[in-house]
Order: sequence, then C-alpha cells, then structure tokens
Amino acid sequence: MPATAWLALLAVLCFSLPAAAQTEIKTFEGVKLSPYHRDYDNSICGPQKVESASYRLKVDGLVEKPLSLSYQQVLALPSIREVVKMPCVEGWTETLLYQGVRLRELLALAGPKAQATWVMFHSAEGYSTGLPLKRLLGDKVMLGYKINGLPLDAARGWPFQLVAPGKLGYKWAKWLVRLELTAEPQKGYWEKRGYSNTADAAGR
Ligand SMILES: Nc1nc2c(c(=O)[nH]1)N[C@H]1C(S)=C(S)[C@@H](COP(=O)(O)O)O[C@H]1N2
Ligand SMILES: [Mo]
Repeated sequence: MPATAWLALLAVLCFSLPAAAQTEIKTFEGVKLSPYHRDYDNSICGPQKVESASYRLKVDGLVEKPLSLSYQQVLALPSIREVVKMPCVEGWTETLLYQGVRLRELLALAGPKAQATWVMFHSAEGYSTGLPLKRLLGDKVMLGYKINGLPLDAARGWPFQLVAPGKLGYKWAKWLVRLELTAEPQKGYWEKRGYSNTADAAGR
C-alpha cells in the first residue's frame, strides 16, 4: 500500500474512533440497559443548563479540607463502572451503566471531621437530598458522570448525579453543585414534603 493510502487510513481511524467512543452502550456483560434518552421528565424544575466554564463542585461543612473542584479535576480521579437499578417512587425502574468517582474517594480528599454523620447533596436548581455518611462509603456509591457510556446532558443531570444503589430515585440528586457534611440528618426537597428520609428501595 502506498504511503498516502496509509495516511488516509490513519486519518479515517483518528476521526472515527472518538466518534465511536460516543456511541451509547445498549447491553453490558449480558445485561440489557434502559435507554439514555427518554421523553419524560419528573424533575422539580425540568432540565438544567449548568454553566461549564465556571462550574465548581464544592465539598464543605464538617470537613478538614473544603474542596472546590472543576469538572475536569473530578474526571481526573480514578473511576468505576457499574450496572445499577434506579427505582422511582412513581413505579418505574431504570437499569443503567453508570461511570463515576467512588464517593468515598471524594470524601476522603475532603477528610470528614469526627462529628460528621450525614451528607446533604445540593443541586443547581435548589433541589436537595441527603444520606448517612456511613451509607455513602459503599463500593457502588458514586458521583456519576456517564450513563451507558455517554456524558450526562442537561436532562440527565450534567455534570454529576449521585448514584445510590438500594435507594429510591429521589436520593439520586442530579446537577450536583455542593456536598455538605453535617452532624445531624437533614431533610431535602421531597423529604420535607413527607417522603421517607431513608428511602430504601427494598424489593424494587
Ligand atoms: N436536582 C434534582 N435531582 C433529582 C430530581 C430533581 O427534581 N432535581 N428528581 C429525582 C427523582 S424523583 C428521580 S426518580 C431521579 C430521576 O433521575 P433520572 O433522570 O436519572 O431518571 O432524579 C432525582 N434527582
Ligand atoms: Mo423519583
């Protein structure tokens, strides 16, 4: 093959490989995944457009070292991939392949103080929810940034969504901007309106 042909082949590969990496993963290790794109939306204010240049994820409250991280700084941390089920109180469940940073790794960077027992998750539009710090140290709990191989978008919760296997969907806060460590449990948006602050997805 002449050198020009090799060059052409190389060019085609260079341009098509990144595009291929953006294709949605539909089945993972034999598990059929729910679709990334849906035409319904049940969030309190609809999809949010979070500004990317100025974005910072804050981790503060009862920590030794408050954090303020850019999207890229979070993505530079080691990541994991897990197929997980997210059940909404409305009755539907999605099975999705999430990629993200283990929450315990992020929390370790901030260093929870001894009095910290709870983490409140604050979202761009004012939504909030919380879980016990202990419950967030599990292997599959993550700050998710990809679903089925695709980055979260405005509908899915760009930049980050809490992935909390075993908990109902309203604990899976999207458009995250701040993690706040507190000494006592707090109620979030739905919890203040009567929903369980435990939100166990038992049997779902
Ligand atoms: N910021 C924010 N996060 C949110 C909500 C919301 O209204 N605002 N809704 C919650 C509820 S009730 C569910 S069921 C899931 C839906 O998430 P999904 O887009 O991953 O299906 O998001 C949760 N996270
Ligand atoms: Mo939900």
